[in-house]
Amino acid sequence: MNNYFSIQDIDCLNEWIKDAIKVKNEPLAYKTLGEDKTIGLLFFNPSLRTRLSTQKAALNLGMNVMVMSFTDQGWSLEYGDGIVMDQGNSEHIKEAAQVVSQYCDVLAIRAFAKLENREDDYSEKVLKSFIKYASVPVVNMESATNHPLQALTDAITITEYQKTDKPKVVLSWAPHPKALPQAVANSFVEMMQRMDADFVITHPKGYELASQITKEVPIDYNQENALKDADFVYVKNWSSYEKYGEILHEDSEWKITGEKMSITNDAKFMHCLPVRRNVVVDDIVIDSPNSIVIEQANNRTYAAQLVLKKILEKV
Ligand code: SN0
Repeated sequence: MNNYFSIQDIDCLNEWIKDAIKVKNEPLAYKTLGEDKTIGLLFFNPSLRTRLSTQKAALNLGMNVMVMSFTDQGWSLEYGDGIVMDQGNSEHIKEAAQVVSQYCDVLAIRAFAKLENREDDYSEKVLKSFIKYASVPVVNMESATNHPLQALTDAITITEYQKTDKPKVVLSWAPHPKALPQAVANSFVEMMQRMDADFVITHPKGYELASQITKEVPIDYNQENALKDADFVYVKNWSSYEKYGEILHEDSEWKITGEKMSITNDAKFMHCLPVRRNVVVDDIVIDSPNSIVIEQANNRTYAAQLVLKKILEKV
C-alpha cells in the first residue's frame, strides 16, 4: 500500500481487522521494521488521540517521529496553480511537499474541512496536493471529508465487542455548539457498508450526508425508533451537507440520554472523542459500563500501527 487516504485503500477488511487485533496482542512484534525510518506528522488542526496514538504506533515499530503544527508554526501554504503569490500565503505546496519528503519516509497529515465551500472541501485539496507532490507515502489523519484511521478503529472495536454475527449499529446525529465536519460520519458510514451489520443512520431532516456516501443505507428521522434493539450506538455531530457547513437548528432533544439507551439492546456507546458532555451525551451514559469510548480510543494506536506496518513493508 502506498497511501492511506480513505477506507477504499483497505483491500480485505476482515484480514485487516484480524491483523490489527494481532498487532494489539503483540505491539512490539515488529519493533525493528521501522528502524532508521522517519515519519513526519503534519497538523493543520488540533489533535490529542490522533497525534499521540500515531506517534505511539510509529514508536512501537521502531520509527523516528517528527511532529509539526501548521496552526501556529510553519508557513501558510498556497495550493493554486500559476498563482501570483502576493497575498497572505508564503510557500507553495509544490516546494513544501517535496522538501518534507526529503526529511521523512512517511508523511501523515491532518487537514479538516474549512466548511466554507463544499466543492473546495470535497475536492480534498490539501491531502490530494500532498499526495501529488510528495515522493513518500501519505497517511490521512482526518482530511476534509474522511477520517479513515478512525473508521478502521471503529471496525476493530465493534468486532471486539459484537455478540452476534450481524449486530445492529446506529449512527445518531447529536447536537453541538460548533459547526463540525462530516469526515468522521462519512468514513463510519462507508465502513459500516463494508461490515456485516444491520446499519441505520438517524438525524433531523436537513442533516443528510452526501448521497454518494450513504447510498442505500436506511435513514430514520425518528431517533427513538432507530435506537430500538441497537447493539451499538455511535454518536456524532456534523453540520449540514446540503446547506453546507450550517447549523440548522439546536435540536437539544437529540442528545443521548440514559432513557434513550434503555430502549436499545443494552447497546455499547461509541464516540470518536472529543465529546461535549451533557450536550452530545449525558454523563450517566458516557460514565456507564456500556460506554466503550476509552477502549475505542485505545484502538487508534493499533489501527495506525497496522497502516504504518503495511506501508513500511512496501517502502
Ligand atoms: C473534529 C470533527 O471532525 O468533528 C475531530 C473529531 C475526531 N471534532 C471537533 O472539532 C470537536 C471540536 C469541539 O470543540 O468540540
